[in-house]
Amino acid sequence: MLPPSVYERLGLARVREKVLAGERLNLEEGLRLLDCPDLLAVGALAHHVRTRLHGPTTYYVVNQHINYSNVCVNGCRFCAFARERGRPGAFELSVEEILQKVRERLHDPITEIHIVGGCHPDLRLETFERLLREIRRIRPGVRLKAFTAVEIDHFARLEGISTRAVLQRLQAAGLDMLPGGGAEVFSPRIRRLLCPDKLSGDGWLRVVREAHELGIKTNATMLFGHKETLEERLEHLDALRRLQDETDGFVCFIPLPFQPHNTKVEDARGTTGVEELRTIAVSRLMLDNIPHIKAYWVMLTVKLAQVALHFGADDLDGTVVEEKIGHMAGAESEQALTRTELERLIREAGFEPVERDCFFEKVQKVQGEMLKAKGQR
Ligand code: V47
Repeated sequence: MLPPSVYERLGLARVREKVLAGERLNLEEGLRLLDCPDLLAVGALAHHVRTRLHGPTTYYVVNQHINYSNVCVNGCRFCAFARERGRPGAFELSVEEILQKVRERLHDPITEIHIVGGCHPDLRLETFERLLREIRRIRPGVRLKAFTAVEIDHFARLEGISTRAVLQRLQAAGLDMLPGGGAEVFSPRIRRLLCPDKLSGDGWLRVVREAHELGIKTNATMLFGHKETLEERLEHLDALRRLQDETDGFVCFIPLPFQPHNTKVEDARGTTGVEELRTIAVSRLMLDNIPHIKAYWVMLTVKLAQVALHFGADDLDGTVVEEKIGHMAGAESEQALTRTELERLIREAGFEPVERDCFFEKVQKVQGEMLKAKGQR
C-alpha cells in the first residue's frame, strides 16, 4: 500500500480507509477510482484486497475451449466471431466433430471444458443434451462449463419452454457451470447501440439468477472499452454485486477489454494498458463479494495479464487452446499456453501457482494423475 499522503493528495483518503477496514465502496467512490490518474495508487489498493483474500496464490486451470458454431442470429456490432448462416467463414461442428476434439486431448490432464457458440437459428436443445452426455461418457472427470445466459435464453425461445426448464435439462445432462459471457455492459443505451437484438442486461441477470437458484454456479464478464461511459461500467459492476448479495452464485469476474479489429464498432480505438489495469483493479475493489478476478490473457496479452496479478487479479485462466472470439477480433496473444508456461509466468510475477478446477477447487497431483480435491465425478 502506498503512503496515506498519496491518497490524501488524490482525494482518496476515505477510500483508502474503507479498503483497509474492509468496508464496501459506493458507486461515486468507484467512479473516482476509475477516473484516477495515479494507476499505482489504485492498483495498490486492489492488490491489498487481493492479498487479503488469496495471499500469495495465483490460480490457473488446465482447460480446453470448444466453439460448436459461430452462426448467430444476434448480429452484435462488437463481435468479429459470428457469421450469418451460409456466409463465408460460417462454421458448425457436428456432435461427432466436437467429440473428436475432446478425444484428441484425452492425454492432457484437462479439468474443464468450456463450450460456447453463437445463437444458432436451429440447433436444438436435444443436440446439446446429447453432447454433454457423450462428453461425460468419454471424459467422466471433467467439469463442463458451457453456454452463456444468452444461449440459454435462445434455446428456450427455440424450444418454446422456460429458461429455467432449459437449465434443468442441461443440468441433468451434466452441465456443471455457465461461463460469464454475453453480459457485455448491461446499460440499455449501449445494448441499443451495439447489440439491439441480443438478450437485454436484465434478461442476462434473470437467467443467471435462475441458474444460481438451481445450484448452477456461473462466472460474469464485462466487455469494456467501446462506447460505454465510466458510469455505465460502474453500474454494471453494481448490478453484479447486488445479484451476488442475493445468490452468492458468481465464482469469478472477467473484465474483457474490447478488441476492435473486424468489428462494426465505429471509431473504436481499443483500450490502453493503463485503462485495462485500472479497470481490473476497480473491479477487484468494487466486487467485494465475488471471490475471484480473472486476468484473461487471451484478451489482455500474456505480458499484461502477468502484470494484472499485481492489480487485483488472482487467476490467469488457462491453457485454453483454440480460442476464436478474441483472436478473430485481433487479439495478439498466443493460441494456447502450457501448464509449465502458466506456472513460470505466475512464479516470475512473485506468486505461488495453484491449479484449480472451474469452481476454484484445488486440483491435487497424485503420482502424475490429476485428482480433484473433492467432487470427482
Ligand atoms: O461474451 C465478443 C466477448 C465473450 C469481443 O467464464 C469480445 O470463465 C473482446 O465470456 N473483444 C466471450 N471481447 C468470452 C468469455 C469468457 C472467456 C474466458 C473465460 C470465461 C469464463 C468467459 O467475449 C463474449 C463477449 O463479451 N467478446 N467480442 C471483442 N471484439
